[in-house]
Amino acid sequence: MSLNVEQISKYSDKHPKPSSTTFTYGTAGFRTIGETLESTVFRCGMLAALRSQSKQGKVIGVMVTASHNREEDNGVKLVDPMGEMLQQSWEGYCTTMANAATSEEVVEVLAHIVQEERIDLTIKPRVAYARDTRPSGPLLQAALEDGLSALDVDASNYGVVTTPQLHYFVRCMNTENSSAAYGEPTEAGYNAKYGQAFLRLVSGKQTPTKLYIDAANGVGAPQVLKLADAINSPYFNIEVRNSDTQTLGKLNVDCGADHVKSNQRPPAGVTLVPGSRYCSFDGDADRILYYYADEHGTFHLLDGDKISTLVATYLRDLVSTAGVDDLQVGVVQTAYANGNSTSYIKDTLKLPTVFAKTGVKHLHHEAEKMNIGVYFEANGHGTVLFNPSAVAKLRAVEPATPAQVDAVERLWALRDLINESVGDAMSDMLLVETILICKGWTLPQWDEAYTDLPSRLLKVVVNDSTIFKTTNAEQTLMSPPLLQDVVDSLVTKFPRGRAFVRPSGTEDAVRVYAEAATRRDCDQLAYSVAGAVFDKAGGRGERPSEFI
Ligand code: NG1
Ligand code: ZN
Repeated sequence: MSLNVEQISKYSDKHPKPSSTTFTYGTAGFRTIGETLESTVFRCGMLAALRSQSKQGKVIGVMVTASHNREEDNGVKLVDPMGEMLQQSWEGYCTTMANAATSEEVVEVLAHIVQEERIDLTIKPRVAYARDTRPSGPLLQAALEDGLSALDVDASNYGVVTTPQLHYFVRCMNTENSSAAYGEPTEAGYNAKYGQAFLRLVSGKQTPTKLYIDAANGVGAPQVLKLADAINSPYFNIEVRNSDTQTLGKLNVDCGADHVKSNQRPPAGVTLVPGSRYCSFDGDADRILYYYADEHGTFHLLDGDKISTLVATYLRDLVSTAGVDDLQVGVVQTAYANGNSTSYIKDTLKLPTVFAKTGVKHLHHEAEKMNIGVYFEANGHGTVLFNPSAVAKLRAVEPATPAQVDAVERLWALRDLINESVGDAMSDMLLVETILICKGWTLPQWDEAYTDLPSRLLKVVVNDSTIFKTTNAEQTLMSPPLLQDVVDSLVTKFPRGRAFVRPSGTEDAVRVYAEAATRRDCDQLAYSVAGAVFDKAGGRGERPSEFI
């Protein structure tokens, strides 16, 4: 059997590539102005089909979203059979495919992949797809459906759901009726699985105060309300803010996890009352952060690092109570993790920790190497993985005391509560809520573990961000030449100073991160480094110069 060139060309001619744009499959798939993505999304449909055939007809996911980015942006990424990010070796195919200039070239690239991957075209490809609430979503979804039709895919449309829900559905479909069955691949199945695990873990404890959720005016708003309906218990007492998914121009604007983390202040539409509890999702609900105001009204952020230390501590203690001593809990972070969180994990919790490159696929792979791997980006994207040897060790344990029985049961229930396929704001929220309820903790009590070093994240727009090359988990610049020496010499001027520069994988810009012992030093360091990047590496627009 060979590719149906006539059918592919007919569909492909409907979705020509914009001639002036070059697309790259980056940290989170393709991401750019939504209107320019039609040809790319169409082609991703066909790539998903081939990927499915290369995996003997397993379901591949396609998610159309641009997460926390501007409403006019959009994006598309492929999801592998166990709900994980697309295997890296296929990213190159995606980029080549997206940049094929003509329909003839598209067919050539498809034929090349078929040959390289020895794909059996007689296998029926299966794809599950969904989108977020962006206005360009329906147009892109129609293009995707053409791509799926071009290769006669057996397709399941999940409509408007969160990114992690789609990852969950893919994993469920591919594990159905097996010993690794993950759950029912429907919204109701998702809500039932996570809701029931949550209730199992908290029942009998004191009910918490209300949790206010900023849903970034995105897909998390309707979905978390459905989750609350399914749970239907005072243990999940929520009020959703920034839930307007209908009005244009509101998605992620002055709200959502990225806004809260970057600006270190509460979102619009939420007035913080001391004693109350708040969290923010991002636009596709794969990130979550908590925050509160103290009695002086000062804002305090509990970011991904705080979540990962809370979760790692809880798991470490349960493993120890359960008496599964050789079961090791580890933590994976990126260079954006606050320096004090890393010291806390190493010196106080005494848990192993490693740094991965930015982007959850890199953290995920590191976490897979640990028995129980907790991974979070500081921006609130992360989850927990139990590797097969952890599962085997848990199965083998023979608890002798009621405390051990309880701890083992809790570990199993936690595994059901966690979306292991990818970071998930709703599942992570239930995990944090569980731990807080079980410990009887307020947000300030959780926050006591360690104090963040002041940090600052800046963005510098340059003429060509591709000249930036890094090494050492993206903390050291190899190119442009000599710029790293400048960064190093600036860092030494500030007590506890740390700074690094890397090109963004989701925006055409360079990111500068700095931290230091005081807010003033931190800002001076951040702006000096950003200024050096601007001066020495082709800065465009306004020079970053707020403090210097
Ligand atoms: P880039 O644009 O590559 O920095 C951002 C985040 C990542 C990750 C991706 C995907 C920071 C500094 N970077 O990547 O952590 O979440 O978006 O959404 O937060
Ligand atoms: Zn997101």
